[in-house]
Amino acid sequence: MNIRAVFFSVWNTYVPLAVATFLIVSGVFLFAIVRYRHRPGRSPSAREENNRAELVYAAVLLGIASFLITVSLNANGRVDRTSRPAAMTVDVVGYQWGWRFTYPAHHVTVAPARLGARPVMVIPVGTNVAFNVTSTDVIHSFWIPYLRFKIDAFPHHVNSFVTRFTRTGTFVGRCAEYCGVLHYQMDFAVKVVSRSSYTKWISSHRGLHISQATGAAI
Ligand SMILES: [Cu+2]
Repeated sequence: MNIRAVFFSVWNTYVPLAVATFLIVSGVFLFAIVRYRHRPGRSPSAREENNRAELVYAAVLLGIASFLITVSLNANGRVDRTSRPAAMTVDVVGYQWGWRFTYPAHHVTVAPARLGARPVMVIPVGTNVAFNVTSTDVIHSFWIPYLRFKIDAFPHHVNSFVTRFTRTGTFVGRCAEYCGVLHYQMDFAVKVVSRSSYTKWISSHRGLHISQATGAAI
């Protein structure tokens, strides 16, 4: 399942509605300011409410909100249903302040050697990868902006999702939940490589704890 494509379509649904709402509200606002501005001999309206108009816009708002909730839940459901089974697993652990990535099948762990170093998660292209995300302390959020996707990392709980990267490249990852003063030091990188490069990389690092001092340049 291409998470990026699914959530891009959600984004494409939200944005026109947001733009239309902004234009309608500003338009009505400007119209009221210009049309009903103070003029000599004009007194303010004494009307306090207009139940019919208020009911209509409450109903419209409810309609739009229900539509957007349905679209979002559908996208989540589609991603959850169709992306399994995964060909490989990465265990993701967030902590104050960094991320640790473990490839359980190969006993490989990638972690930053020091605060602010950017650990690089290596992923094969076109492969369904299951991510099991958790935290050792407070709530973090595992965010890969390129995927238009993030998922919370809770202590004592594992959140899972499966996705596939459809092209090679290096993508930035961040923590998207404020988790303390050095929250901004939690960047990581996802390096998507060909399947053969991945196989070479993982087999040459089998059983290793890779402590990264620098990380990939993005
Ligand atoms: Cu965090």
